[in-house]
Amino acid sequence: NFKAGPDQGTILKKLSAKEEQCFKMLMNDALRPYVPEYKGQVTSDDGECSYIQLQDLLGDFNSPCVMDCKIGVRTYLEEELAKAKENPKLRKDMYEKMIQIDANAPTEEEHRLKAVTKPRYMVWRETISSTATLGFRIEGIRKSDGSSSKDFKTTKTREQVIKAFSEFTDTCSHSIPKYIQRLQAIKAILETSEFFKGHEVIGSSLLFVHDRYNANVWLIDFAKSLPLPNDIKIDHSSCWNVGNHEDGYLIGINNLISIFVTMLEK
Ligand code: 4IP
Ligand code: ADP
Ligand code: MN
Repeated sequence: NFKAGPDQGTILKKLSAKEEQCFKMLMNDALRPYVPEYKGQVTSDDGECSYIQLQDLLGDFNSPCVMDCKIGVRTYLEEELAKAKENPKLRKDMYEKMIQIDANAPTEEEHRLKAVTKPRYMVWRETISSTATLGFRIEGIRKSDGSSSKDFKTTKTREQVIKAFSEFTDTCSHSIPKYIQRLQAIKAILETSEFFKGHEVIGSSLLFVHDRYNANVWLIDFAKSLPLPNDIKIDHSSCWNVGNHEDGYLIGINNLISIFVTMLEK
């Protein structure tokens, strides 16, 4: 998915014009120290593919442990919902992913069609994981030995999350207070950020990285962060209803802080 960039300490991500717009704005925003540095566009030698060049967040670590948590109570765009209502595209791949986890999840009709719509799949994923209740979910964890797991699709309760976080921080308990400090700093900056004020932040992640000595957290993945319509303001913590554009981002941040604080007290 990601390639090493042409410059030392950088990576290349497939260009999405919308995500690039976000990074351009973020380079002049209060959030700049909390996102990877954006270093411009790069085109492959054959001119076929375009990329954005980003700071490699693992660059300053030795054998790091990495965790990706997707933030927010909603993981699909309102426009995807509107499209699905107008012209319900049936997704066989999403039906397959669904029955892999729970053969009883699809309705009788979905079983007959052997397909589900994207919002149906995304909402189901939100409710079997901690997204719907805690405002974030674990997407994947990579340990220092290079082994990795994406087996967190049904990690849902606070207790299950604490167990996974405990295994993640395992031999590096120094990282817990560092993660709390950084999350609190992120929360404070979000209150001042013009970018955050003006965008719904969907499908974005926090990347947690630590090694024996250091620990840090950054905001990544703005491919589905969209500028809010002119007449709409959100507070990032109210309930989402169709059309209000709320994302629940701060619900996730607050629960993450509270969970790491609980772990510190244990
Ligand atoms: C995936 O589901 C993720 O939600 C992807 O989000 C999403 O891509 C995929 O939608 C969806 O199938 P699983 O994680 O359960 O496999 P992300 O890229 O943030 O991981 P989008 O395009 O919504 O970002 P499709 O439509 O790309 O398949
Ligand atoms: P996608 O849109 O394909 O989901 P992301 O931006 O979420 O892509 O990145 C996917 C994974 O790549 C992350 O979980 C993380 O492990 C890694 N990654 C993303 N950005 C960086 C970065 N700047 N430095 C290091 N690793 C990164
Ligand atoms: Mn992603």
